[in-house]
Amino acid sequence: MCQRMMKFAWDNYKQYAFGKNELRPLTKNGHIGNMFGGLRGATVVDALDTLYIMELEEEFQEAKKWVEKSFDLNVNGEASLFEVNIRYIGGLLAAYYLTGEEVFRSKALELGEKLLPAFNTPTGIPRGVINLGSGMSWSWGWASAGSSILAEFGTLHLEFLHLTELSGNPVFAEKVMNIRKVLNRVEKPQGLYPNFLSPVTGNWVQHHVSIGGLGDSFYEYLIKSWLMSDKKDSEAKKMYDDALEAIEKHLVRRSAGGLTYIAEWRGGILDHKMGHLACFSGGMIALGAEHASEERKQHYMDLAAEITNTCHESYARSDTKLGPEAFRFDTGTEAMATRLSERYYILRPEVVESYMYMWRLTHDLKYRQWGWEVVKALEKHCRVEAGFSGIRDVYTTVPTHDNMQQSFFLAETLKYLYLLFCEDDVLSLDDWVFNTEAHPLPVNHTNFKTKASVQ
Ligand code: DMJ
Repeated sequence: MCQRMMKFAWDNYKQYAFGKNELRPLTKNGHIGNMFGGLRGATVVDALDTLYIMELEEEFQEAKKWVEKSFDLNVNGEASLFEVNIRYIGGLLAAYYLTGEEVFRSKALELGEKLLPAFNTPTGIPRGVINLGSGMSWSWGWASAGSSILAEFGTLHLEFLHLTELSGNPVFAEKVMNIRKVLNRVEKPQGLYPNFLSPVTGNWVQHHVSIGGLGDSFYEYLIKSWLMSDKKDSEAKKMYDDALEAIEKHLVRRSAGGLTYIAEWRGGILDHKMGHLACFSGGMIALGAEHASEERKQHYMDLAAEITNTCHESYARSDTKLGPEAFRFDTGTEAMATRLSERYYILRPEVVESYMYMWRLTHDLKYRQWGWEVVKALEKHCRVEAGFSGIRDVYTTVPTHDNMQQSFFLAETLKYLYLLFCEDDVLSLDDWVFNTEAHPLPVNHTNFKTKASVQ
């Protein structure tokens, strides 16, 4: 089923938007947007490994051919360092490791080089935006006082270590190890990591802490750095353990109705809200639980299950059985959006991502049942004539579509659903870590071989 959904999403993208960044499935055309600095084909690169894993051979060849013939890196425009890294570099690296095809390796390295000028700051903390042509970089206009964002500069580690491994050039690893050094040096309020840091002074700019947007994948990359190093990077593990302990103490709360959630923290005051993005944390905590101390193992597995259950409730309490962008636990509300502006669903993966990890780590059948509910809801409410679309309000069964098939729907949502229903040895968690866009990167058991070269 997930394979059929993937083929449908891909075929329509190919027919109406091939080479553009995303498909607009209602108007049947392509969308370019301004996140990728003039790069094109975000959906192609994001979809490569999913097509390959699902054995959609013909479609994978179409995508590969586009990368070989039409993927132009000589572009000039403002790109998000984070998005280019997680989608393009992550996608190319995974495609390389799965297939051994040189074109993916060389494009990943070429693109990686283009990101390096963003690190030319007094602290080495990169700025969020870079012109891929000129190398000029700056901070997001909306980020307070020229700051860099934790989830952005903290979500480079996995990919950059692989760039060094594949090129023999230490510069990529040096850049991300320096980020870690700055983070270790700066004082953490109550052991927490705020979301905004100055790339000039290396100090926090304001005290907003979140395991959802702006913070999320920083935490994910700590535990995954440790796993990817074959459990040798003990510094990353310690940072993860300490951060999780602080998060649990200061942010994790239980609602009157018994739902465990992770609130946001603004200078000590809690905002009792959980974003859809924060729902990846059930999977992350489960992944880490296995490797926690004996007395914490079960505790963290329980916490992961409770958070995943809360995220499932946010889906179950909507009319479409899809979850809102953010849900709250205040004024008598539990796990539902209270603001009109938070009722949308843009095909995000985080909830099924947690189902996939919880399934693999517990084999409790309810996670497959919950995943199946999502498949049915996607088919019913998001499938349109020419692809899949996000919806503007999950609380009405005659939803309005947003006319966008996000590239992460093919990279993540459909991949995690597929993995939820197949055997554990398909991309085994012992051998692969998924980057934050669900692109699998190999664990460094001895050194990073491609799957193709091992066979
Ligand atoms: C994806 O691009 C990644 O999962 C990222 O870490 C967060 N946002 C989207 C999907 O929601």
